[in-house]
Amino acid sequence: MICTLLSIFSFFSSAMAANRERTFIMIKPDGVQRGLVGKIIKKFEQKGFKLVALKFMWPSEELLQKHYADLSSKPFFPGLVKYMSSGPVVPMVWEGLNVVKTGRVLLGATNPADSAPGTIRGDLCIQVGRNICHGSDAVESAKKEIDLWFTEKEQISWTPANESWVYED
Ligand code: DAT
Ligand code: MG
Repeated sequence: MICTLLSIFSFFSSAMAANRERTFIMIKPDGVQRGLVGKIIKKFEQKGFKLVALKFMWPSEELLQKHYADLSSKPFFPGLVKYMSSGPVVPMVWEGLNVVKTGRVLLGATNPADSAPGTIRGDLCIQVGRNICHGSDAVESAKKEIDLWFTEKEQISWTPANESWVYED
């Protein structure tokens, strides 16, 4: 009996933990300048993901060098840091089941020339160097990026009123 209860409990707690995966999404300076902030946020909201943190800020080159450290040897790195620090951005944390992978699907392929219609990049931009949004590529990198851009206090744990209409468990 106790074993059954424990296994039911562990099933529900692991399902709940999966629903609490987090990713780092950022609207880049071109997305802000082109007035696409609302449109991009709406895609994540309408899908059913939960907004956990959001701010509006002008990022320093130093912060962007850390954010894109993995790409520092690429020939486009200096241009990437210059573009990303050229104006304000909207960094965000979104939460939900498979949000890292699905978030990338919502954004579309890195190069908008390859992004499917219906995706954010597929519908709203043309060139890889002006692809309007960022999304973490793995759960581990999402954790690092969230910690780089947000303090613990800036991440809000809350329960949306519609949660039981988005998830069955
Ligand atoms: P993603 O943003 O889809 O995770 P990435 O991490 O490989 O892609 O690259 C980060 C950003 O760098 C990308 O959004 C746009 C820019 N970038 C990537 N490849 C590029 C290229 N070949 N020329 C110019 N910019 C590039
Ligand atoms: Mg990337």
